[in-house]
Amino acid sequence: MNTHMTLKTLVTLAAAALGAGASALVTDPSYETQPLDTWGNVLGNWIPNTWGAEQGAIVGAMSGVTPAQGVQMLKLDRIAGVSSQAGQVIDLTAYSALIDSGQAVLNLSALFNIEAGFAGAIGGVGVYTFTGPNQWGSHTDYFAGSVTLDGSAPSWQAAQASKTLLAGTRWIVAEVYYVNQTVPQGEFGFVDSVRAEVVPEPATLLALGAGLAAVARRRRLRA
Ligand SMILES: [Ca+2]
Ligand SMILES: [Ca+2]
Repeated sequence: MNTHMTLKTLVTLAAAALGAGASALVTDPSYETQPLDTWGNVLGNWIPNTWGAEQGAIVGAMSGVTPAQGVQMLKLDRIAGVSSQAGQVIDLTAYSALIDSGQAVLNLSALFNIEAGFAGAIGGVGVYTFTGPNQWGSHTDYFAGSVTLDGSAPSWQAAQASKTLLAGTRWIVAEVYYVNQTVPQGEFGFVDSVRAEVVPEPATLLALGAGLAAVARRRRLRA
């Protein structure tokens, strides 16, 4: 095998893998630039890259809570039902090759906070996966992670979810939520600094690194 071509191929693969990890997928991740749309509109009409909430608002500092990042944050109201959700539709077709190799991990995280004294409120992030656009109601996978909040207004706490994407995944809905029964009646919780990324599984990076090291070693021996 031609060593130069092997190295070039490995470098290309490594660059693609690292590039995937470097890309943040959430638009307006800290609620600073967009108006808030509705959950029903964003999912029903499959509008990408736009925050939609069941019931809430984008607000500045309030109730003793200061945004974790920038000057605004998302407020999710306690409503009827299990959870009060907001979400964003995200296109992953640029990652098709990595996803279909079965080695693409989707990481989603966000920061949560609530007014002082309301310890025990539960916030979380969730990922719905789809094989194409406009498939709300028929997701192929769902994974989530939550955090139980303390009673301190200055502290923001992270929730995160992470899982290898099923081959064939092309779209996701990135969700942030509060468990309604854990939020006092008439109250609300805050969200800021949402991050979603597709990264290669660590094993993939290790294999690429080992390949590069082997090629470099061969080149040194021939020099
Ligand atoms: Ca913000
Ligand atoms: Ca707190």
